Amino acid sequence: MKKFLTILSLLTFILLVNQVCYSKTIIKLGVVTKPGSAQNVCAERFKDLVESKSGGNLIIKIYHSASLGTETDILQQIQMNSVQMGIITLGPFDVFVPSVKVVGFPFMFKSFEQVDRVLDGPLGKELLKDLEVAGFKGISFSENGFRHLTNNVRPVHTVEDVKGLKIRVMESELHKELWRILGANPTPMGWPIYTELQQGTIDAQENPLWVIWTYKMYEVQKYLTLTGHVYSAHIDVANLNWFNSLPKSEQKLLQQSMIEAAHYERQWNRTNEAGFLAKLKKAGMIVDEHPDIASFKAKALKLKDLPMFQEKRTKELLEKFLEATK
Ligand code: EAX
Repeated sequence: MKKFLTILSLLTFILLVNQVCYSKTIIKLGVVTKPGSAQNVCAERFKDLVESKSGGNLIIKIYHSASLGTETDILQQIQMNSVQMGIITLGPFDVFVPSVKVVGFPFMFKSFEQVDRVLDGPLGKELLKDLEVAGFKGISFSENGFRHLTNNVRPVHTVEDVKGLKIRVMESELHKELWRILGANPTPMGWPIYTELQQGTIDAQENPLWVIWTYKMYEVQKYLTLTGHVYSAHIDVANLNWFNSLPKSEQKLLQQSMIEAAHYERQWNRTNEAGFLAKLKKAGMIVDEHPDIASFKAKALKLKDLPMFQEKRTKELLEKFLEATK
């Protein structure tokens, strides 16, 4: 009898362990960038928070370094639910959901304080809601940062100097039109782009300082101009149907953890910006810290008249964002 009981309790134990294992949910999360990048800082923080708060029942598996393709590719995989979540630069979203491009409207945000106030407020929420038509659950905004121009042809001080530069832009409607209107010759491409810069198929690119440092752009780009032309957010998303199918408690846990990770990562970017600039100078980049922004603005603001900003929802949302960032 004793033996029988021991075997019985052993079986029960095995069954229990099995159940615990089966109730583990593995969540695939995609970022295009490599470790040390802003998206990865956010993703790793999110993973730590979720796994510790869920007692290991939710497992976040991070796919990074373009292992899933470009950011556009990752967004498509999230739509198909072969990947459940992503931390993706806002730029490429505008092909899926036109109205999101308003966040990247040039020279709109004046400071990080303003960014936080607007994106963490009702307007940010409204915009995240717009993503649902494309099957995305918009959870929060983390950040890439303010974007700056680099090139290998000449120092750029005024917008006239941009003329004819072959510039790589994100796979984004807004970014392509912006650089066309500024006088450059834009080519949309996914990330990364080091080889194209090295081989000279493109002369220029634009990105926040951490990117220019982390991806060693200083090896293949001589000139840096602190244009700060676009505030580049990431949108932290999930597949909408998958997210809604989770128990409410898990939805809440994922949501709160992502918001916390996003805030942590925004601070990371802001704290390190000055350090990245110093390193880029040390690495030999020729930096124009005070370009003629007015000349850039004068052309960039004409974007507003283009057809893409006449679309009803986009137009309405842009008005609200412009008002909130005056
Ligand atoms: O996040 O494609 C881009 O220019 C992005 O800013 C880049 O992936 C870094």
